[in-house]
Amino acid sequence: MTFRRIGWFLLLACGLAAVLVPLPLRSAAPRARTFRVEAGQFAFSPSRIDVNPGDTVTIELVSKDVVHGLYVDAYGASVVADPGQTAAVTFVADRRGSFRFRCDVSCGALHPFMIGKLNVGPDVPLVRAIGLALLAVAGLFLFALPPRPTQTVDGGGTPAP
Ligand SMILES: [Cu+2]
Repeated sequence: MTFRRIGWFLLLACGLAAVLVPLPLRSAAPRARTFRVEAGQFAFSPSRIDVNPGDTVTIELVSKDVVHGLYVDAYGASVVADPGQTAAVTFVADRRGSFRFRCDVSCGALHPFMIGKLNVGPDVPLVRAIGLALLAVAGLFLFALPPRPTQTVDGGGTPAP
């Protein structure tokens, strides 16, 4: 009984900590970084870019087929590449978080799905989610175990001969 209560309490405390405690994740010093992103109907490659806060980011957009654009939400950075050509845009990633970038030139039927992701800084929600998942597993092991057999007091004694 007590064992389970302590277990629940510990799990709850760790769960709250995993969600609420600020993570001391440090980012590397800002630097200049260049990414070559290929655009084709209807995807970017790579579709995910990870940078550190303060980085000076240059995206070289290469179009493999028709005219494509790349627009980074929240930064307002935009570039358009003609077929077979490369065009570049540079911006300072001074906002932390996860942002979408999208094609902003109508390039065909699936154009609205031509999106990618820019992550600035450590992926804190992901780290927290991993922490919670580990706690859930710990909880499973802790509470899925069969309860210990309860000890009974043997008050009956042995029958008299
Ligand atoms: Cu497009």
